[in-house]
Amino acid sequence: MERAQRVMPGGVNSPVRSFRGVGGTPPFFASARGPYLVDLDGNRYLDMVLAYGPLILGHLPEAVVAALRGQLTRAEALGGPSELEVELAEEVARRMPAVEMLRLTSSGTEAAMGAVRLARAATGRDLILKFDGCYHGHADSLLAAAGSGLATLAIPGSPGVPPGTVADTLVASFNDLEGVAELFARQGERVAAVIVEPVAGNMGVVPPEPGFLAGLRTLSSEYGALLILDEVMTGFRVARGGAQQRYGITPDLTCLGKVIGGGLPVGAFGGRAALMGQLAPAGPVYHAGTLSGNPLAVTAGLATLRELDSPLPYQRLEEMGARLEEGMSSAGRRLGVPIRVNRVGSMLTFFFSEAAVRDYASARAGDLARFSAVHRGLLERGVFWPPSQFEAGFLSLAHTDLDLDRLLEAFSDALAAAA
Ligand code: HOZ
Repeated sequence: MERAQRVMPGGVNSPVRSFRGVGGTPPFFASARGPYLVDLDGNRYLDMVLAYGPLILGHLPEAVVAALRGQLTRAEALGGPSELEVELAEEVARRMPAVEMLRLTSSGTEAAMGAVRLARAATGRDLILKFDGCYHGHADSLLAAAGSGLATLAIPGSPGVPPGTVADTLVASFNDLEGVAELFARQGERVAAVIVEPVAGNMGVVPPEPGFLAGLRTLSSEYGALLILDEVMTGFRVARGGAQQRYGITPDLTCLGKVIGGGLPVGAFGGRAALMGQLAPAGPVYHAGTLSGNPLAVTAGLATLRELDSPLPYQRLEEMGARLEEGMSSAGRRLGVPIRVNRVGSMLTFFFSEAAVRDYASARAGDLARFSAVHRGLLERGVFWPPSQFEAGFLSLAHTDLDLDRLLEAFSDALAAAA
C-alpha cells in the first residue's frame, strides 16, 4: 500500500477500494477463481464484492474464458464495427423490449452521461431530476448528492464541478413520490429526465417501495419528461430482463454496465429506436468512444448473458439471497443487535439500524462504527465484503451452499465480536 500510495492517489484507482470507509488497508489481490480471491500473501477470501457487481458467474467462468480465448485468436480491437456488437445489441433487446436500440460505451459513467445528453436533446429541456444517494457515475452534472464513493468518504460534492453544472440537477429523496410530485408541480415543464437506480445500490441496497417506480413513470409521462432507469447494477442481475422486468416498468432510456461486460469494461445505453436514432451519426446528438464495442469486452458480455438465458440461474440467485438475508437477520436477533438486511435478488446490504432503511437519510443513520467492526471481522475470517456501508454485497452462481454456511458462520462470529 505504501508503494501504491507513492504512485497512485490514495493507492487506488477507485476511492471505495481504499478502505477509508472502514479503516485499515485493502488486501492487494493476485488472482481469483470461482467465488474466491487470493491476495499477495496467499490468503483466500470468499468474494462478496465480485468487482462491484459484474461477476455474476463468479471469477473466470469456463464459458467466458473459452469465448475470450477464441476471440484473442481473432482480434483485440478493431476500430470498425463487428458482428459481435450487433449480437450483443440483439441479445439485450430480447431481454429488455424497451431497448430497441443500443449504444455501447466502456463504462457505466459514460452510459449515464450519454443518456442524459440524449434526454436533454430530445426534450429540449435542461433540468435533470435525480435521487439523494443514487449514483450514476462521476460525470459532473450527476455528482449532486451522489452515493458510492462520495457517500463512503462523506464528500458532499466534488471540487472541480462548477456550480453551474449541477444547477440544472434537482434532487429528491428515494421512495418519496410526494416530494417528486411537488418538484414536478413547480418545475415539471422544464424537466428533461428523471434518472433513478430502480433498486438503489450505491447507498447500500435500498429497494423501491410499491408504487414508487410506477409513480415516477406516470409523473414523467404526464410532464413530458423521460424516465431513465440506471440499470448498471441491476441489469441482468435482479432478473433476466433487469429491474424493468422485475417491477414491470417501461423506461424511455436504460443505462447498463457491469454484468453486460462480464468482468471487462462495457457500458451501454439504449431505448426506443426513435429516441436512439437522434444519436450521431444517425442524428445530431454526439457520443463517441475509441474502445466502445471493443471485441474482447463484448465477447465476455455476450458469453455471460448467454449463460443467463433462462429463469433457472435467477431462481438459484434468489434462493441464495433469501438464505443469506434470513441467516444475517437471525444472527442479529440472536445477539440482540438491531439489524436490517435489505435485499433484491442477489444484491444485499446489512445495516445496523432499528428503523427501516428506505432512503439515503435512513441509510446514513445506521451504526457505521459497527459496520466497520463487522467488516473487519469478516475480513479476518476470510470474507471480502464491500468496504463501505454504501456499496452492495453480491452473490454469484459460483457460490455454493457450503460457501453460504461459511459466510453465515463468519458473519455471526464477527457480529458477536463487534457487539
Ligand atoms: N462505482 C462502483 C460501484 N458502486 C465502485 C466501483 C469500484 O470502486 O471499483
